[in-house]
Amino acid sequence: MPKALSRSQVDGFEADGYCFPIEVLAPEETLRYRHELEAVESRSLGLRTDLHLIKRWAWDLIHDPRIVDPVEDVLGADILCWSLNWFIKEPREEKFVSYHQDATYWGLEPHDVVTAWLALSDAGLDTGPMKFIAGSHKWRVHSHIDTREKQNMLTRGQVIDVELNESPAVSAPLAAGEMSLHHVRLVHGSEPNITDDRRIGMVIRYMAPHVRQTKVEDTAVLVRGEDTHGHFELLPAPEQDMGEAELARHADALARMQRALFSD
Ligand SMILES: O=C(O)CCC(=O)C(=O)O
Repeated sequence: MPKALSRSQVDGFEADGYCFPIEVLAPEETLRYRHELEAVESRSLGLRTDLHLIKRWAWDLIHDPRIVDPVEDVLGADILCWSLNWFIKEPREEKFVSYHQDATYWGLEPHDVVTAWLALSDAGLDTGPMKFIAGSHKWRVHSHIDTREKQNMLTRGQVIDVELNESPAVSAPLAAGEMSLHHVRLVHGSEPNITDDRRIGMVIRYMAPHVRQTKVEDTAVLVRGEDTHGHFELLPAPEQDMGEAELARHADALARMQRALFSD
């Protein structure tokens, strides 16, 4: 019996590799978290990744049962959080995301890894919501071409080296406060935001504890259940927002992630 999703949503995730929309936050909570993020942005550009290691509100959000219960329905009862990131498209910005599989460069295996993409602003059709190729999580991991294109939001501008014309994409618009889940091998991308508001996606990567990092000694957070595998160094909750020890752990976690993403 699933905890939060319906049986047909769980079956849909297994068949298609994604599930949306899932209601998570009430409007006032969505606004509060948006303000928290924007307060961080106004003070320290570049500190958005893995905010849960240095900000208690972000730690609480990655543990929120309204997010973690649906994740448990597709991943199982023991859950680690590998990272927290943001895909933010500014109003009328040309930035886009090319079609790719997340599994390509992360080094995480096996692929029991799921992204919760939480909208902290409206992510309707004009904002360039994610587009999914249904069922592509059952494909192998394909090679990608690094385009390094300026407007591409991916680290290398990578695009999957596969002809996708025969596989229609499904747009995944979300209202503010809703989220989608997608599998780490699912092919997905997105178009530019042509609205006058920011499109803010909070992107939380969850995985089962038997997953290994094949590239570096990596860190994670135990979100639920237990980790009997010990493949990741488990990091504690921030006791103090932006404290010295917290910032040091954060810098170390980011450095490891950079090494994982850029080592081939
Ligand atoms: O937000 C987007 O447009 C893309 C997000 C993405 O690629 C991801 O979460 O893996």
